[in-house]
Amino acid sequence: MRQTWRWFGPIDRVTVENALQAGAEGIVSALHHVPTGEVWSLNEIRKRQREARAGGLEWELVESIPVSEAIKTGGAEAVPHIAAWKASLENLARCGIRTVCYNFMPVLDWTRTELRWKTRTGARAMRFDLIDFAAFDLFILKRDGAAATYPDTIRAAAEKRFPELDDEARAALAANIGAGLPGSTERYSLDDLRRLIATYAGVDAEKLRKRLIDFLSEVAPVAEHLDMRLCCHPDDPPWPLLGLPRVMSTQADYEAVLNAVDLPANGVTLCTGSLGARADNDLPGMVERLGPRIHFVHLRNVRREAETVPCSFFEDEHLAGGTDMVAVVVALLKEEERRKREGRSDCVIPFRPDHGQDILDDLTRGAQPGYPAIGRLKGLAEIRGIVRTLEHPQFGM
Ligand code: DNO
Repeated sequence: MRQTWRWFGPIDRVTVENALQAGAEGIVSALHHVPTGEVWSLNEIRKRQREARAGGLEWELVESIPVSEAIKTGGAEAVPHIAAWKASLENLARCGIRTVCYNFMPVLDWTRTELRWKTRTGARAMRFDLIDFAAFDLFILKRDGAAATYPDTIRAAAEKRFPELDDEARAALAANIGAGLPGSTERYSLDDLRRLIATYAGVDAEKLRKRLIDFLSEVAPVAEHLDMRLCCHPDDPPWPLLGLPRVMSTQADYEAVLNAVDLPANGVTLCTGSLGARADNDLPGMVERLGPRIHFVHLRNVRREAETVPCSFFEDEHLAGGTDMVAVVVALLKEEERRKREGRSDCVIPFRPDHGQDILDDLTRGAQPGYPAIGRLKGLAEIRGIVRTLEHPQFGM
């Protein structure tokens, strides 16, 4: 397994040099400054490659080329945006970068209600509180039809919670949800959110899935031809939000899309943290069953606070939480072995320690939420320990 590390570019307070010291072997990055729908030029790609190289590591994977809302809703700009996506793939291939992660979540990328929730150790973790989220939807965003999206118990709890939130807490909630977490492409005001949600009127899960399949039918053959791999990141959290459909939340969701565009280039970013927020996702089993098409892995762990879908959860330490990380790594190593036997060139699967709690000096460094230096270093070191042990001849896989 190849140990990679997400780096947000020169603005990131965790440097490439830091990643190298943490033991990372390669960098995951994106041109976050290029507006969605525009081509990533050779110049900009090469510049980021030089910036990474100056710190001692190569830029090996893209996370993410954003997929515009027009592509997801079938808006007027879908055609030029898909053409730009393909052109970006061509430019990346010319620079030797061949794996591209993306997601297909409407409007919001990953979503949390709290960014610095205090854990029992005094560390700070990210958390999704379903009641706060419902309070935001019902009483801050005041979305039409919001009430029908929540079970009675959650609605009642949100009604009680909302008056308890002071102005600061309400503003923080709106910012955390709408103003975008690292990697999200846009920052939305409440009015922006309302306007964007309206563009999804009539787009249900089936329509969204069809758009994803149409999109992949265009871009996956291009990727295949360029000897590239595309890998769709799961929905985070893996259920519909704000009345918007989400279609990459379960194994069945992935299978539908992988089968519809049945090319090796059409693959999966297996994120144990996102998928692990649903008790009905069996992560080691998903690694086994989706294995041949897994091109990238995010390893992290969430602690669900209920077994229902949806539920509240927080980001636990990498080896804590509800997912059996050792079993996931065993399944990944088996998949690597299987690929070796098949003679595949991609028999080393890249992963990154995804997110991390803020611990020790992270608490004052002010890095991107979810992307601290030491919290991730700890996660990476723990996972590396599992891999080394399992690969050791004495324990023999
Ligand atoms: C959060 C990330 C997501 C992810 C995108 C992939 O930490 O995992 O922002 O990068 O959803 O397109």
